[in-house]
Amino acid sequence: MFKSGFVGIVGRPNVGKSTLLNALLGEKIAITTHKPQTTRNRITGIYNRPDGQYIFVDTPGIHNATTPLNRTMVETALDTFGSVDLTLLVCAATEGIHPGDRAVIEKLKDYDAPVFLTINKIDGIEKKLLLPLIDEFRALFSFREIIPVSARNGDGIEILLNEIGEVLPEGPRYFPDDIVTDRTERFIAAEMIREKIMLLARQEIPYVTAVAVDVFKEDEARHLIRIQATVNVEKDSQKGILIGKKGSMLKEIGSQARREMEQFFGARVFLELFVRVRKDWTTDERMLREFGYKDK
Ligand SMILES: Nc1nc2c(ncn2[C@@H]2O[C@H](COP(=O)(O)OP(=O)(O)OP(=O)(O)O)[C@@H](O)[C@H]2O)c(=O)[nH]1
Ligand SMILES: [Mg+2]
Repeated sequence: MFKSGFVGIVGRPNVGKSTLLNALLGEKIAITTHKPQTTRNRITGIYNRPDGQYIFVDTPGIHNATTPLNRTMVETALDTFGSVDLTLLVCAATEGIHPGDRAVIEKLKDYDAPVFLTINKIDGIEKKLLLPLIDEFRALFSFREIIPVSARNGDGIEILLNEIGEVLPEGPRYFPDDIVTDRTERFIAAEMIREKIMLLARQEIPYVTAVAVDVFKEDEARHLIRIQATVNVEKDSQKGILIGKKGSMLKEIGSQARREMEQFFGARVFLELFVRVRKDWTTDERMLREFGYKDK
């Protein structure tokens, strides 16, 4: 019997949803950082095994959003609730039950799909704290399963995959078995740049940059990919911070992103970054759409 279906990965920001997606796939396709609100889009990751195809959908962290960019992110996450066969609610053992977890649980009550509570980051707590935490969560919602994992070191991932197989319906192979995501190489390259910006740049920069890959050209004979990307910020002052003294910040972002791209694409990469001011893009509906954050 072939099992297949869509599995939403949801939860508040920073609990390790994207790290979990990568762990489930055994490959890094989603960016992850220690800062909340790293993921801004729905990212589909396709997991194949002889007896099934599980389609994971990573989502932005659900939070009390006040700005237009953040509101579209939360909408993107909430939109998956009604369109999946199974939901993995991810929480972080290291932080116990957080008010943000309770808020997501309340929203899940409006939907019928079964929910697995995936208690992540168990590498970060004392073992004896796990059972009481499970009991506390169990009192909040009738989870189909409660599965402790560490997305960082892989503990529990195999168990989680097997339990998913138990719950998903019999179904077709939705995607060819040689693709790992529905996202384009351009998207992944742009995200790699954004990850390095989030990790390296200071102040508000991580939250006001959008990256667009303008050129992605493969020179197969020379095993070389030429990539040109624009990093958009909201104000002139932010452009200065992002570029850094004598260009040092942008250069470091570029070289770290390039190294990661070379590994991922298995080719040499020639990367050029440009910085552009798009005034107040995070609050402009049209620009949110243009940068791929809003589809409605
Ligand atoms: N100790 C520990 N840290 C983890 C684990 N999984 C993820 N993290 C860390 O938690 C932080 C957030 O991880 P992400 O995967 O980006 O979290 P997210 O839920 O996707 O966050 P948003 O996209 O912002 O909603 C990163 O610093 C990860 O390295 C884990 O199993 N153990
Ligand atoms: Mg994420």
